[in-house]
Amino acid sequence: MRKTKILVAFLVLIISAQLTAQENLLINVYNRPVTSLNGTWNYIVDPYENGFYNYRLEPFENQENPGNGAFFINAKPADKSDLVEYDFDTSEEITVPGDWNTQKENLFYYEGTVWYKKSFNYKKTTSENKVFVYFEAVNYRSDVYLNGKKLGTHIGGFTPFNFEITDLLKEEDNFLVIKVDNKRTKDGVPTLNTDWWNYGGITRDVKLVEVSNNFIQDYVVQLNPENNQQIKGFVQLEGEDISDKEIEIIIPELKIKKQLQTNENGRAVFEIKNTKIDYWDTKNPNLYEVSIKSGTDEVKDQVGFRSIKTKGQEILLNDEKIFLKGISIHEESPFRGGRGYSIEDAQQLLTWAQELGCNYVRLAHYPHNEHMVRLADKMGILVWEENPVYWTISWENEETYANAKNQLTEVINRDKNRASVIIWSMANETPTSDARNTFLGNLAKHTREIDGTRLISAALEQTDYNGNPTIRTIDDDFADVVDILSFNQYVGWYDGLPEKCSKISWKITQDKPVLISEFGAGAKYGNHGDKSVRWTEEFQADLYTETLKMIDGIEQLQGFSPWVLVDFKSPRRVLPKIQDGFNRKGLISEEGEKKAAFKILSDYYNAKGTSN
Ligand code: GCB
Repeated sequence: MRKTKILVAFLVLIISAQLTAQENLLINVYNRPVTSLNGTWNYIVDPYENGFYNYRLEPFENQENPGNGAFFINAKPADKSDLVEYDFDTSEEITVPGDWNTQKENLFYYEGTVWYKKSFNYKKTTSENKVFVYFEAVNYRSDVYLNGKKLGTHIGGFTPFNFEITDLLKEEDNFLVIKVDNKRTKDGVPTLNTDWWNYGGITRDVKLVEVSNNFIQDYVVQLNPENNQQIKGFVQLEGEDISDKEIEIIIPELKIKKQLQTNENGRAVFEIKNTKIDYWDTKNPNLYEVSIKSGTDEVKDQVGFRSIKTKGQEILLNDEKIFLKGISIHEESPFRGGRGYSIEDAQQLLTWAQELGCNYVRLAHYPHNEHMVRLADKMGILVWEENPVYWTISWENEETYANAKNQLTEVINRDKNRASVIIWSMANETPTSDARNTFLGNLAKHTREIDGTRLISAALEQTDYNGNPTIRTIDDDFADVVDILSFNQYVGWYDGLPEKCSKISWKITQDKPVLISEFGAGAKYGNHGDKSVRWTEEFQADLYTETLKMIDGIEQLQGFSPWVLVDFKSPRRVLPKIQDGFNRKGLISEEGEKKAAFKILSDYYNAKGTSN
């Protein structure tokens, strides 16, 4: 009995350790010198998780002597009679980064475990340095092992994580093994049901990061939201000897050279006063080179300084009213299909958004790769980032909450120095209930604690006003929590035909800016006909025309992001000859062809002018 109790306590500890944000998550690995582990890896498909459990279904990693069956051991027969029933080195190869679904025909619909292995040599620059292995994203659960030893587990498919490997690393013949499992689960984030493809695999870059013994682990450099002549933030060191250390922050263009001293926790908080700043905005996305030095460590970043606030029913960028001309985007590669990950993918998607006349994008429904926000910074495009709390997840489950909180924390950590990012979205189309309100309320509270400088929102749902179907309203307790009132609405598509838009009026009772997070209609590129024929470009274009007229009547409307920039893969969309596995609400087909509605929206945005 006692043993069981201890075991349960131990398991709870392990689970909560896995789910809490990693304290040592490195930020701005993007700009650090790294050794890439991208490229060719070997893989083994393991639907029965044969390499993880023994035949009694006990995890090998809990056994003192896991034996040759455990795949993370990367076993080789010791002699010619030895029994080993797998071999990474003669198994097939797969490219990292990249989902397995679009690389391997037989894995297109696969959801389960795949083991990845990469062998490498590594020589540290100096013996005192530390080395981390950094994953930009692996969908969905990863169990990571180096040279046969477990480094840890990460849950969540769209955010970075890292493990220190200094003590396990050898100069030659290291093997890194990852058990990647993309099975959907009811208690997961997201849950079983989504309207996008559950791409599995090591979907973003893998890097080795070498840092000095004491290193810059985290920092914020930003405009003081209370005073737009001040830059403020903090720098956090990590390592064995981090108290009372000198730190220097240099911003050459502003002639700033500021010396700081860390406290006993390795942290230095700072404020730089009376600075004449050329603010970042959508027409002038000015980024300053910032360099932070401590001992032998140095990180560089390109940082824009701007403020973002709401005032009554308006959104203010640098204290000026801005209308958000947006579009929603999924992270799919316009070139290869499948999960997007490269700078070229990001460049194409954001260039299309700019052609449309956008100054804003909604990155749905999960954190996209870092190229997207880095490029948005450079291009002057404002960004909504979203946590994958989608539809109906397990609101009452504490682990589900810890998981959602962790994923949100990881994306905030990664992107908190990006000027383009102005909104953290907690969730999409979640049904109201007390448990859901508590869940989202706690997420919002946590977000404000770790980043009080951005706006909070969530894509909510609309309902009839007092039972009157021609008047629509937002009746949701979470509307009181958000800074920006956002909702998805599909009048004219799921709800009547486009002509219905002219019969609907809106009664928004919250005194907040309104940002419509979705509207749209499906059309197959090249399918033409009368505007009353569903799936034609004309139908979709008409829906846009009618919707734009309807929402122009919402007095506090401060922007919108129609659904969606490009057609994307979804297993829910099975209509032959039309959908063929794609959600067709894109303004652009998966082949890059622009549909008629693209022009309706770009004309509308152009007519709004180039003013903020
Ligand atoms: C929605 C969801 C989005 C779907 C879209 C649709 O409301 O937020 O994920 O893809 O509708 O096409 O139905």
